[in-house]
Amino acid sequence: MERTFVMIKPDGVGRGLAGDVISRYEKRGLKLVALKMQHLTAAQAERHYGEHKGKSFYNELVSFITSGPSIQIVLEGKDAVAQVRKMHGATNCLDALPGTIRGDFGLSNQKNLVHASDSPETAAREIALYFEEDEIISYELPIAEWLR
Ligand code: FUP
Repeated sequence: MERTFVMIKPDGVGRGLAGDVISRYEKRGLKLVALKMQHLTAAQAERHYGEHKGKSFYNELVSFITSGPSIQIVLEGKDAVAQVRKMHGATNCLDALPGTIRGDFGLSNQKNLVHASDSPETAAREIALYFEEDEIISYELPIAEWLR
């Protein structure tokens, strides 16, 4: 099964939306296989957002993502990378359709509640930034039969 990396950003945690967000993944049939809460350091944020270094919004992005605790999650499921991106909606919450996490809960471009990997290769890189392989749990959901 495909894996993707998700982060509930400090605004999602700070607004008390973490449970709602995690619940959506579970209800969709995605399997939680790793989860932790961390207050990211600047060094972690810079590793995560290295591709944006030099852009106008980079410094604000690093300061936002390190402004409070965030939740790091690995999800597993069929086509997980693309499906979670769809569930999150457009990067700018103002463009995100109702029914998506950003379209239902957000109004901001930068404070957009959640992050998700944009390809399986990115997912592998991002998972390795936050988790050791032995922190990712292998188990069967009793409902797996209905999600094939
Ligand atoms: P996404 O792939 O949806 O996480 O979005 P990007 O990698 O393009 O951007 C990463 C983060 O930078 C976004 F979550 C929000 C922030 N951002 C801005 O603040 N301003 C911009 O113009 C673009 C992105």
